[in-house]
Amino acid sequence: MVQPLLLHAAGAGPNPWKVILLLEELQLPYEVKHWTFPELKQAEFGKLSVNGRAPVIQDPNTGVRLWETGAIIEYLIDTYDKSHSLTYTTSPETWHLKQWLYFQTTTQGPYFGQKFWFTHFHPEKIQSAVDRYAREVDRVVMVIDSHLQQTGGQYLVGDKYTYADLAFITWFEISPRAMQNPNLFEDWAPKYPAFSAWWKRISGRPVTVKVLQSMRGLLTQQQKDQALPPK
Ligand SMILES: N[C@@H](CCC(=O)N[C@@H](CS)C(=O)NCC(=O)O)C(=O)O
Repeated sequence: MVQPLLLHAAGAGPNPWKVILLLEELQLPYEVKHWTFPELKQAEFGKLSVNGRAPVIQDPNTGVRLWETGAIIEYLIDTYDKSHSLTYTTSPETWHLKQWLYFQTTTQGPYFGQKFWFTHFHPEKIQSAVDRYAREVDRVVMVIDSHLQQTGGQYLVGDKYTYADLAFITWFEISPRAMQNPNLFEDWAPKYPAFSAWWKRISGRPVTVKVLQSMRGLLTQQQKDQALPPK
């Protein structure tokens, strides 16, 4: 019997929700503790992660405590996806999964995050930074679209939904806010048709729909509480 894992999250911040998506897909029991952004920098949270950022997971079944979503995703897959439902055991697929996970954590997450920051929170308006990160957001979409066009596949790796696809979802979910364009996905569709079909496929999964609904609910609440930017 698996004991509930504890996930430390920070409101609607997209990184912890990547882990929630995976916990839900793997049907693992878990509890979520939400911290405010200022609390992440205080001593109590510092004992969980010296990095002062969410998520962190604590797994009472193994005693493992871990931060950084890439490492957490690899840990959960390795420890709990015994039937390999969201992964592969063959080469080169295992390496391609890692390739996309690294691309997500080093490129999509940071660039989308910086676009969000320079658009909504940076104290000065620096148009060249806003424009640079907007181009990078677009480039990430172009990379995914080109890959899917080249392979003709429905998913990033092989012929099934994997943790590689899953890892991109929550940052795409907040991209209309980052890009200040509620019709962003509609605008991307003619330019990036393979991406668009992939996004519809992965965002329409019942688990994704359920998790994104909760994430949106929290985001709306946060907007009211903390005057976050509207969609
Ligand atoms: N590379 C980290 C990024 C974690 C991260 O930036 N999390 C955000 C929440 S989505 C955070 O904690 N932000 C707090 C801050 O920037 O001070 C990961 O993938 O886990």
